[in-house]
Amino acid sequence: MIEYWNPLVERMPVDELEKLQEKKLRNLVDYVYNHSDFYKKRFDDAGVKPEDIQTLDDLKKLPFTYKSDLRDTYPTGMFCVPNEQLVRFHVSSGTTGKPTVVGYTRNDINEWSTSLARALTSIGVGRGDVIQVSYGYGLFTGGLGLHYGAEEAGVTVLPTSSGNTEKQLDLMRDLGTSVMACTPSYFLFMNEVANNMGVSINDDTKLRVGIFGAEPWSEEMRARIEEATGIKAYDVYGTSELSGPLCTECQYQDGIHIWGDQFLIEVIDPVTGEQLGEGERGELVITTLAKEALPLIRYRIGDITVINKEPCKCGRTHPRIMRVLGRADDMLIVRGINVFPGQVESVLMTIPEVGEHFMIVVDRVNELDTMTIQIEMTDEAFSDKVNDIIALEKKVQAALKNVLNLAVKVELVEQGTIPRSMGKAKKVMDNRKL
Ligand code: DLL
Repeated sequence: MIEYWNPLVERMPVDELEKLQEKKLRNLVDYVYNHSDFYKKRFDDAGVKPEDIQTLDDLKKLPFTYKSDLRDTYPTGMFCVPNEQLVRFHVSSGTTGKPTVVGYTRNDINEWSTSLARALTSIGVGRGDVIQVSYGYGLFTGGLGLHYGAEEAGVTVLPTSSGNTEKQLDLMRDLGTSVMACTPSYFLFMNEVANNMGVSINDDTKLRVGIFGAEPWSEEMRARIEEATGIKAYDVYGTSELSGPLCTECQYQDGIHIWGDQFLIEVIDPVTGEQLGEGERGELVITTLAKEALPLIRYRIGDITVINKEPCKCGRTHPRIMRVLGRADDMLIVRGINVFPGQVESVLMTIPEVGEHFMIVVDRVNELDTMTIQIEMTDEAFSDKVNDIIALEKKVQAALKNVLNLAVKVELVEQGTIPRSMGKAKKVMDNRKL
């Protein structure tokens, strides 16, 4: 039986949902124009007045907002409520430049928890489950986001945060964790540590569901994780600017349901800014319909994906986004060819001898870009015969060439050489000074 958190909303007929979105959009535009000097100026500069926005089709008249706007107005210059109405801040660690600050009213936290309560229900997680939240707690949104969402859904939360992996595994067994929430990279590491402790996640724990995201991962990686640990692995998506982790796939594992009463999604051509049609791959742009403290209008997240509006087998009518390839700026350009690290992962994970950990190293030698993929072999495939190693290197090289159309160097490295991650993994080392 398919369960819903709020069937009236989740199964709302599409025309009703669109009417609701239109109404919310009109209110939103009015709200930001009158509550934020930033938006008033942005709209005035673009020559748009709130009354110009009546239908969903008018959305494209609105100017975009960017991560740089959040940085330029650091810390709270884009907020639409005075600070005393905030109940929480989260801060994203800017790897370059200033961090970005997101503020939440009580209602923003409630909406965020509702998104996740719906998502958890859609993957069959609810009362009676124990969720181990091993996303980082603190300024990062992963830990507290899932924590509140799970409590809302009546799930028992084990707030381990990330790190201290052996203890995590002890608690998993002692307290009967049935759901694990962490990055896919951390789960791989956890499984490795479990194996070293002589613990089988499949046989010795009650774990049955994983909620993995915060970084790109591939269908092929999902297959490996499910096969190795016997759990169902679901994709969860969100960004700190939109609140944090928000939406997941449903039990059919066919795209992430984005709650249409809370968000409007578009996919655009990253260069021209033109809206693309359903099914076309481009940059995700999101407008928040229910946020009070920091609503975002046509926010250029930068993630590359495809929108799917087909009705889902689960009966939910809200649009889906298909696997997120990463941000446009995660894309490497090597000798003029575009490569997403996720594509490399997809290829590697189809080769049984290749383990789950890899690193892409890009260099520039004599004005020429080179790409080297460092990989670890699986235990079963491990060999000290030079011929076997050379054969595997060639096999991987050919598979990558076939998909990427790029000649790469493959380097087999010893088990444990590639750094393991307890949060978002770093899978690329770009040594070029671009
Ligand atoms: O990573 C929020 C989050 C926490 C999502 C826990 C899921 C689980 P940020 O640190 O702001 O927020 O990073 C957001 O991470 O724009 C994507 O590029 C990437 N990302 C997040 N989820 C996925 C996913 C959190 N499922 C950025 N697949 C986003 C691919 C993802 N990329």
